Amino acid sequence: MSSPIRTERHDNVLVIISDNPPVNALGQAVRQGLKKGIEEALGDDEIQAVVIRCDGRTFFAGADITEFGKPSQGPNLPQALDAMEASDKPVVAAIHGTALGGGCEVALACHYRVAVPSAKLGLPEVKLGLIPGAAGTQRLPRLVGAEAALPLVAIGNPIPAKKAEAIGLVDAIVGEDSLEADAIAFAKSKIGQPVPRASEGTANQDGVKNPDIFDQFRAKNGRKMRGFDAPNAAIEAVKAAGELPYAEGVKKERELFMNLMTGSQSKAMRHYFFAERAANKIEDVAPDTPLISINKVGIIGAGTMGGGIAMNFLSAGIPVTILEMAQDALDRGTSVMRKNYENTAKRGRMTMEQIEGAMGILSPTLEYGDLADCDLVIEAVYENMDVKKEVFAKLDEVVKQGAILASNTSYLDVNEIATATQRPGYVLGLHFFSPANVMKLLEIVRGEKTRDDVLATCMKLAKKIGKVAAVSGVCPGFIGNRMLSKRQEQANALIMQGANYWDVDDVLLEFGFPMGPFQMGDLAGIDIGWHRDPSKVTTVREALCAAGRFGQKNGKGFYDYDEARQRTPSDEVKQIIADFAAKEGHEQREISKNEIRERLLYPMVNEGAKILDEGMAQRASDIDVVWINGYGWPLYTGGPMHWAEEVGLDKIVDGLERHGLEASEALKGYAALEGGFRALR
Ligand code: 3H9
Repeated sequence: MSSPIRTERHDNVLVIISDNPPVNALGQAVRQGLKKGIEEALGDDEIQAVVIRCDGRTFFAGADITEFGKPSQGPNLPQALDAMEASDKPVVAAIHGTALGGGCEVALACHYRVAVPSAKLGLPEVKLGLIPGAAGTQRLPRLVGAEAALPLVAIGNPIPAKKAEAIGLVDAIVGEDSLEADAIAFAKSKIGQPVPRASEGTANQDGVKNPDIFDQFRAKNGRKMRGFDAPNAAIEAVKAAGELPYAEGVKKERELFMNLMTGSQSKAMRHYFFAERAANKIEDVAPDTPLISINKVGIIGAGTMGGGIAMNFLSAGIPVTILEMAQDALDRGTSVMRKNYENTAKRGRMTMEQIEGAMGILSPTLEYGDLADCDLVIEAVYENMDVKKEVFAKLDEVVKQGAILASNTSYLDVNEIATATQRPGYVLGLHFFSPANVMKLLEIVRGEKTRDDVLATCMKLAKKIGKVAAVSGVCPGFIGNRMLSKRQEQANALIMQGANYWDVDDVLLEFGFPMGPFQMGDLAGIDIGWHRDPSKVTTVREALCAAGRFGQKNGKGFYDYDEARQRTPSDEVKQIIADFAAKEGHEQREISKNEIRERLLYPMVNEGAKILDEGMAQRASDIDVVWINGYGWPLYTGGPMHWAEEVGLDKIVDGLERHGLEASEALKGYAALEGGFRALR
């Protein structure tokens, strides 16, 4: 097999070029080639400088993740990079696309880094449950300082070239279209000068002089890092970069890296990395299916959901026409959108110019006719089949042929909705999650008649508006809410049988969810859908509403809330629940946290198995994608299906039966198969 690395001579400069599509991952052959390239440069007296660059869409995007967990074949990346840095001839990294992870570490081992303006650099290993393992945690702080290194290593978001230049990670920004020539010229200008080596830098001393920066960083990012092992290891490694000599720091990094690599979190997060990419692929839709152009989107309903959905498109530069029934609702909706944008701007994540740009392509209307030339219309009205069908019949009349008609329903039958139109092939569900401008997930609901190009277009569009998409078949609640209903059933049963409702919430918090079901009820509002008759009480929620407890909005729901929205369990609610349980004849008993956990989570896995078995999800990992992005399932457990496999499917079956819950034939079937959920789908 020919090497993905080739070299070209330009006078006295050797250009080492990687061509390893799609992202120039640093697999064995690339590492080998890089090492050989450096050896070629060192062994040739005519060569005075080296440039390293990549063909294709990006500079090295990191180690080859598919090689992780397999026996490694030399040279390893640290060895290849040490050889590079040791050179006395200047080595220049010429960066375009994304220099990520091991790719950024290649750049750090070079003596200089030049980048095109559109390039990004970063160390996203932490998102794979890892830290950089090729001396990135040791070279970077020595080059840019511990304070600047911390977010890069412990949060993992890449930074644009300009910012990288500002912190000293990039030496020069070069022409977008003249990277190679500019890098060669830059390299030539450094010939004869002593080479600067990041491993010998001293910027890391900022963390020694002011060790508070580490605790301050932890305090500032505590919420983001909660439950994850890697960010703490990253902070430890950056701290070590200031405290230890380079070689010892590298040893420390290796130790931390290997611990993480062999742990369950990184395994789960690597699973998720590939799950997210697999979810993009629809098994029976050809990847080259021609797409429908989406240049204008219509939204029906300017409430919380409709407004949030509209913002996604506006932010991506796609004009939106938003329709309401009455002028005041329309005005309210658009002003909420503006306010949301302004809040983003206050946090420094948007400029006023960008807000005006987004709001400038929004057209509010009261006329259905104004939706005629939209390429996609998304309905976000009241969850009622008759109302939805009426809307779709109307849309079918007014919207041009060939346009996609989507429902944002969270549980209704999309096939039935499609019957209200003469174009069921163009109908599908686009289920956004609230708040729709923030939540990552988009469940794409494929109707029986949904055309391939309609599906493929929406999949692509999801990426454009920054969503993570997963396809679901038509079933009540689709993938996410169908599983959620099983958890809620158990949560309700548990508190009837004697579990404290705050224990139910706390079990989920401890597992890694951002909140439990009763906190969630308080946040959303307990009175949503309430009939407003305090004398009619058939559920605990109705009893709470009757007692004037509507949730966070009026300071009391399941919990009492103080001004800082801190929750305290309420004696009144405990009594309401106890009275209700007595009225219903439930026997009360002590319920352990372990039982609570199993009863909340195992039935979800059971339902997931049925969803998979029925073909409502294409693959188990799609279910993980849905739950991680839509419902806060902790990423470091890999999602419900990956987590279940780690627990053991047979243990889940046993657990369900132990708690008197039925394990489905589907789950039992998967439990009996070698390969579990992955065996069939
Ligand atoms: C690391 O570097 C550890 C070192 O510190 C330690 C060493 C000792 N490996 O995302 P896309 C595949 S850890 C293997 O759809 P985009 C991906 O699966 C690594 N494969 O494209 C997909 O395959 P398929 C640190 C990889 O344009 C295809 O490439 N680096 C890798 O939307 C296209 O990917 C990272 O964490 C890889 N490293 O985004 C960066 N990367 O077509 C991870 C991608 O079969 N990568 N693939 O589904 C990314 O963030 C994005 O892929 C990137 C491009 C931004 C580069």
